[in-house]
Amino acid sequence: MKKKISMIGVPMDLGQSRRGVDMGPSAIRYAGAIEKLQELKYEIHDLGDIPINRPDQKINYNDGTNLKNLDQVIEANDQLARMIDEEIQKDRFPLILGGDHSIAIGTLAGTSKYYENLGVIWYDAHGDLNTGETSPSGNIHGMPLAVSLGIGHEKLTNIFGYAPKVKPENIVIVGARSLDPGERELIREKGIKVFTMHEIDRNGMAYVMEETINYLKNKTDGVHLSLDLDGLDPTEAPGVGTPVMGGMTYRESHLAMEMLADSDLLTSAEFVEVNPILDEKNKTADMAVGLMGSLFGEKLK
Ligand code: NNH
Ligand code: MN
Ligand code: MN
Ligand code: MN
Repeated sequence: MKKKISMIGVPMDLGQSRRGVDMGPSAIRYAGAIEKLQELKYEIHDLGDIPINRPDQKINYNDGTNLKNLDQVIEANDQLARMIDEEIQKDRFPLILGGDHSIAIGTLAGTSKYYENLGVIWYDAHGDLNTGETSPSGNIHGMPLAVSLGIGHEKLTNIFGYAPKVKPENIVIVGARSLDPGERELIREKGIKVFTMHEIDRNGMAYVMEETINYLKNKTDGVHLSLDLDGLDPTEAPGVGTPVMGGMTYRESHLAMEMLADSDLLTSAEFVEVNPILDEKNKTADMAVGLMGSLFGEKLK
């Protein structure tokens, strides 16, 4: 892992309908993210939070679509992609703090430019593979992985001027347990690798991460971790907007992060969907920082 990290907060809540997730970056910083990484001897460049343009009304529909706050989501992601681009040019590891998961559109737009075959590990209860047509909600946070595959509204898929950002064979979804019908179809059609909770229960997290790492190791030239805190069980990470029972535990998730640290494959990461308003005493932000520690090699020090 690179020794210099660029931290970027994205106080975004416009990709879904519950307020509070815009405070995610503050909560994660408050939980000690910078201190934790400094303890592990990383040089942290905190770029602060991206300014998010708040619409006057709570929900805006642009372009005659059912996509909520489309223009605002595009604007924020465009900015994020540009910033990440600059940081990669300085040879730093981008670490993004969300914000709702729609920000992964910008993260992947900014990072993928540098990799012919960027691998993506999508640690999430959901697939985030919806389009405007298949989405049950119109929430763009349920679409970023599809968008990054070049599927969805053109203004989203073309953020940062190119598409697609990732190839289906370079994606692994870990922890899925809530997939909409259109997402299941896309997974089948594109042959996307998915480890649902079934595989984790049956074979254990060590097996699932070993398979994930082996699957990506030889065919990718960089790997991004997109960690949605709702991938964890809501009893342990309650501060999320769309909790789904039966999730990955604290211990399984730490093991997963440690195995990723050992693999030395990661080139960028993001922690998203922390909603301090729905949380219990910042437990979910604390969880994010704990996982960050393991991801950046705490056990090896
Ligand atoms: N699949 C649902 C939707 O598209 C829920 C998505 N919610 C998430 N995704 N938190 O990670 O609206
Ligand atoms: Mn998600
Ligand atoms: Mn690329
Ligand atoms: Mn999710």
